[in-house]
Amino acid sequence: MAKEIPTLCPYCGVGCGLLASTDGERILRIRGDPKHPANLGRVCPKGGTVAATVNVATRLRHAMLRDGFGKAPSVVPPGAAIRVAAEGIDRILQSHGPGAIAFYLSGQLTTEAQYIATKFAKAYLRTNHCDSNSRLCMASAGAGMKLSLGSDGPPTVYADIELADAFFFIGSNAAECHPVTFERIRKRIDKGARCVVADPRRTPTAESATVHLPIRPGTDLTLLNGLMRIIRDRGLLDARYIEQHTEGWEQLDAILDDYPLNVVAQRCGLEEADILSAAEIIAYTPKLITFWTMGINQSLQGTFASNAIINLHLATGRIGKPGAGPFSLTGQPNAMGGRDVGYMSHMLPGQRSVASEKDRADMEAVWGLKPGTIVSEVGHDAVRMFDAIDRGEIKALWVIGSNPAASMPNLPRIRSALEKCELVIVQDAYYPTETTKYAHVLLPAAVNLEQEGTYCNSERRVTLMEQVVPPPGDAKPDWWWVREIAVALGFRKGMQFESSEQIFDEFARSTAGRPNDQSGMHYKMLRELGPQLWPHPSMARANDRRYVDGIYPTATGKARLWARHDISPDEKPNADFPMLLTTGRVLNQWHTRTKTGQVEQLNALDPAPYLQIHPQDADELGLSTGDEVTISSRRGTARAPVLTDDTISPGVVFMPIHWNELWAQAASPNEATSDQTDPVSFQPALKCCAVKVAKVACRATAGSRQAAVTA
Ligand SMILES: Nc1nc2c(c(=O)[nH]1)N[C@H]1C(S)=C(S)[C@@H](COP(=O)(O)OP(=O)(O)OC[C@H]3O[C@@H](n4cnc5c(=O)[nH]c(N)nc54)[C@H](O)[C@@H]3O)O[C@H]1N2
Ligand SMILES: Nc1nc2c(c(=O)[nH]1)N[C@H]1C(S)=C(S)[C@@H](COP(=O)(O)OP(=O)(O)OC[C@H]3O[C@@H](n4cnc5c(=O)[nH]c(N)nc54)[C@H](O)[C@@H]3O)O[C@H]1N2
Ligand code: SF4
Ligand SMILES: [Mo]
Repeated sequence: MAKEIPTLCPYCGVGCGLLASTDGERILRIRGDPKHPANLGRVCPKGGTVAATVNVATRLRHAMLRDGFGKAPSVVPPGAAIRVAAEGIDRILQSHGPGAIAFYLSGQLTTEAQYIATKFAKAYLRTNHCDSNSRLCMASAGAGMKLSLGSDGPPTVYADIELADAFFFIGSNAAECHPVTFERIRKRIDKGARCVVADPRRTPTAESATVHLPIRPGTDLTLLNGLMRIIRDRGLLDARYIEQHTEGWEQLDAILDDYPLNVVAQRCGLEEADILSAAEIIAYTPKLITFWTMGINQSLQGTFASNAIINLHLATGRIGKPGAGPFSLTGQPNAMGGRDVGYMSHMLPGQRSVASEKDRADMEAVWGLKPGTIVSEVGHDAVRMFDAIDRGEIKALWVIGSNPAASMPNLPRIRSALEKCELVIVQDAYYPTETTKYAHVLLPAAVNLEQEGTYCNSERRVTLMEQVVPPPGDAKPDWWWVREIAVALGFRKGMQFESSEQIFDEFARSTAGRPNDQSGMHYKMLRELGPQLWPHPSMARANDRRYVDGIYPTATGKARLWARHDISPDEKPNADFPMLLTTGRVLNQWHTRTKTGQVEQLNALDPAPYLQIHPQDADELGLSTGDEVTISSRRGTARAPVLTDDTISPGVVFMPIHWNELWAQAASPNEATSDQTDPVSFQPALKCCAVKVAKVACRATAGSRQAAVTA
């Protein structure tokens, strides 16, 4: 009799619970877990087909070593790979110091793997150059929430959706990127809830909207300030909430005069009437949820725009109440867990900061380290980390669960850095990826269905997933490889964890008394009681929704209204680069396709890359659907077949991020994207760069992934 084992979908931040039946060796069937609060049994096409990604020919089953860039790798026993990795790190540590070592982690790892890697880097190797792909994803939202509310993580829960009367999506295409959550929202819309979507494309999300604002990329802060001004001018502020629970209104009030309707409409490329229709909904509905994701975060003003979203809720008292609040949707399944363990270069576990002397001392006490062990300088963020590799300052890079040679902006520079790096360790579950080509050491990872561990989803809910099947070949859980290499380097005390459970217990303790307190959680209770929301202190049951009492974890207990001017426009088009390129996702593919690329049903639905362009622009360039074009920026050139389509604004082109070098040469939009970053969050502006689109004279045949892999 096949057993059904509770686990989680490894894809998006919705965090759908799955039940997997197995004969002990293979996965027989997967279905949505009817009891999981995130999905109540539902799944999207990606989650429903995840079993087809596990036992595939492209799994990395054995460790491999490579002598240098361009050479063929050879399979070795795990012990040999561990020895070479440890010796390499030790050599670089002895000759160049800890600042020459860097880690690049991922929001797709378990909390336990993220925690042990962060601890190894920051407490034992003593390098803060430990960052993650959350830098490309959640950094601006995280920084925005911390600045406005005193703590990262949204105030809201999914159950607020059923209580809300209006939804505002800004820079989020949840219908394709958080589909199960969006299904819940669509049901509310069907019952009369209203919806505004601000997106330069008429996406499937926008198709469900009462009002669609086809905003010019990079101008969201202007729109948000304009909406705040309308709220003020119509007397819709909650003066009592502002007075009792916030600071900074005077400064915010003072800048709003600069955002009259006509100026906002002109800068954002919108009709005044459309902004007013949107304001009718956004300003007048007490139970409003505002969702935001990459259209906001991946911009030079991502942090400021996140502050401006939160302003709309604070100034109207629509936060900490049923059906109301700002709701940053998490991208990856465990990016919230990663932020909780402090896997970015400026963070420490428990939402602590590297820059704070007290926070460092706290963590030194938790970790049993000598005072002063944790280095006080904030480490490099992802973009600057690769810059430092390119300059030769960082000589060892350990990548766990990300594919930066496809997903980082300005790829020509990333390739140049990776080619020079003295020691590249890549720990991945699949082979090849765009990044494995640069690895000296390749470590095979178990996927989530092959291990136990926890993930924390968009609504701050921690779920324990159980191991469903054994990992193939020599593949091991990510935490295991980190422990082995740490121990091989001589770091036994504090690193010799025997199980993921032991790691979780230490992590949970480290959050005691912090805003993201999870010290009341342990595996046994997660097994018995099911998934749990944080904050979850050990002695108390907290409210599911945060900030119900209007008290915020800031020095004064008040939230902060930030006056954020629209100061630094994203890269502007000019005569040489007249169009704006934006980038993003499609429903049936996941990032660099190491998983979804293996699933026939998904490839049949979203088969190939494209450049979406308005028919008017296509006409001017003499293009029609199917023509091959180059998309060039100041940095590099991508290629794709054209798709003419009037759901995109004129002057803007869109390219999905899923098809990269293994598909065809120059297939990635990141050949062209900019690595300029938000000044606060250091998140790159992946959503907006100036490009020139030109027809390729002789039509190239797009290669298939399989052809590229076997070549
Ligand atoms: N199917 C699928 N789902 C996923 C993923 C996946 O790969 N595939 N990845 C997951 C991850 S890690 C993430 S981060 C999320 C991302 O989730 P989303 O952020 O919803 O997805 P994106 O497609 O990156 O971007 C959202 C929208 O931003 C719009 N946009 C571009 N520029 C601007 C702008 O300047 N302003 C505004 N307002 N909008 C703009 C784009 O047109 C796009 O429709 O999805 C998660 N879910
Ligand atoms: N232009 C542009 N670029 C973007 C974005 C955009 O919108 N536009 N979005 C950015 C965002 S939001 C994100 S999140 C990033 C995503 O970028 P990446 O993190 O590079 O994308 P993935 O393809 O998810 O890479 C995950 C890697 O981990 C491997 N893997 C899967 N499961 C496991 C596991 O359990 N253990 C280990 N060790 N490895 C595993 C996969 O095979 C894959 O190689 O892309 C960013 N880049
Ligand atoms: S909505 Fe997200 S978490 Fe749920 S099944 Fe789909 S990809 Fe997985
Ligand atoms: Mo992401």
